[in-house]
Amino acid sequence: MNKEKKYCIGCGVLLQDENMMQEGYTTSIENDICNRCFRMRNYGEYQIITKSNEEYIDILKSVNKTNDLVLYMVDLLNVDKDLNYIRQYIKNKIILVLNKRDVLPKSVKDEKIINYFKDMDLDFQDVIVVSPNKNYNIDELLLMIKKYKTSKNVYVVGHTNVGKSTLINKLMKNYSFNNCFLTMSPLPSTTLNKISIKLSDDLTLIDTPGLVDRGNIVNYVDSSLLKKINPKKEIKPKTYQLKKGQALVIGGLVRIDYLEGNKNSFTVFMSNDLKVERFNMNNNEKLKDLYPKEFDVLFHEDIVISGLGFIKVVEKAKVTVYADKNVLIYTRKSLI
Ligand SMILES: Nc1nc2c(ncn2[C@@H]2O[C@H](COP(=O)(O)OP(=O)(O)OP(=O)(O)O)[C@@H](O)[C@H]2O)c(=O)[nH]1
Ligand SMILES: [Mg+2]
Repeated sequence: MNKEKKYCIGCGVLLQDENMMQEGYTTSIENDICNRCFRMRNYGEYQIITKSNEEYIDILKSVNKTNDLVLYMVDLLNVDKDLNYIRQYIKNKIILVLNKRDVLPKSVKDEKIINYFKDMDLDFQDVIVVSPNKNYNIDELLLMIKKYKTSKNVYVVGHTNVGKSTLINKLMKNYSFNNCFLTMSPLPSTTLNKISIKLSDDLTLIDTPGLVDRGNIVNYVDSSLLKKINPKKEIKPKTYQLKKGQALVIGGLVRIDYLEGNKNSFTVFMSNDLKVERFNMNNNEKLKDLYPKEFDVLFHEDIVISGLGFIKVVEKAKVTVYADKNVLIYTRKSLI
């Protein structure tokens, strides 16, 4: 008899009860979720799956074949170097959704954040800051969706771990009687396939797996460190007045040597759980075995360490940043 195809309601993978070692395994095809989702939800046991980005790009291309509105989601602590890259794949209308507002200091005004992105010359319809975890601006987002949507379907896209599934779960919880069981986790590549969720007769949200961000530090640290790296609470920025010749080591993961410049202020916007140490750079060899990259930081720029956060530097500075070789590090105009 031909078995009917059934997909996991947590991650979208095709369910199968034949091979325990393969994706989508469940003890009985009667179940609605795969074993991996079951273990993540019930025991917090996370299993890393690395997806190829080709599959993700195929999904984006399929979005491009539609006329549907797209929510392009970005983690505010981990903003991509080039947000317009998404335009290579999709021409749809896009709302830029800046997520995890709750981790940036409350003292910073939303307007300031929004204007920062509006000044970037981005090819998007609109920009909004949200936090589904704190139920922040979710009503406003729904209004924006209604304003711009071009059909019943709205796609949610963005890198892994930015909070796409969390947002859809929250929208469903707030505005729908239909159930929604998307799996969420602190690890990348939780969602594995497109999943359509009907919010109402005229709005269906479509969750997608995220593009794997190879430059993100989460790919190069022990999974026990992930909780420390991902801030749960509002960040308390830590400011250090540095003279040239001084260095900072953050969370045992990154080292910054201040090579040249005047007395300067370095403010670390990263998880409060990461310890910051300051010392004379010539008296301490800590993390010097990591890969060094030199940067000329301009007046009022951030040094972004992908996946970790950023360091706001006030004056011009020449620095060497030591980190895992694969981690993307870049400078940009100060966000805050
Ligand atoms: N601080 C904070 N964390 C959030 C927020 N929304 C989501 N997260 C966290 O971000 C992590 C990833 O959430 P997911 O919803 O699984 O992210 P995703 O984009 O669906 O990830 P993939 O399915 O892997 O592409 C989880 O640890 C969430 O708790 C938020 O508003 N604030
Ligand atoms: Mg997801």
